[in-house]
Amino acid sequence: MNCIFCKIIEGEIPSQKVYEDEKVIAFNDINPVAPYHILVVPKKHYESIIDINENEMEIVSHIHNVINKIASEKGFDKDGFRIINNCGNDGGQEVKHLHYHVLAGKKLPLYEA
Ligand code: DGP
Repeated sequence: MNCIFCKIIEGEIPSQKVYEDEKVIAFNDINPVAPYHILVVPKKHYESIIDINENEMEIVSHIHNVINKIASEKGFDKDGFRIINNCGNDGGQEVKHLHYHVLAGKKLPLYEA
């Protein structure tokens, strides 16, 4: 499969890894828009959140646990952060492998719809 995040997961493309376990990997975004811009990605390939059925939703709570862990480790749990999940073309999703953006390290501007 020609998926850039699968290649990162397999180690075929290098990344700046910040966290890894058996289900999830997290690494720095190549085009950061904040001092911290981390992508949290399930190792199993799902195209987007809409492809996760009810029985598999626990991966989403695992991802949120991982985000909390990273926030505490990096210290941005205190001042706060933003989690973004882009879904599909209208949602602005460029990489079609489910991922959550975690932005932190500055006061983020309100975004436009
Ligand atoms: P989205 O628009 O939500 O699909 O965001 C995809 C993000 O993935 C975007 O912010 C840039 C990032 N990205 C794309 N290719 C690579 C890559 O090869 N390495 C890393 N670290 N990030 C990438």
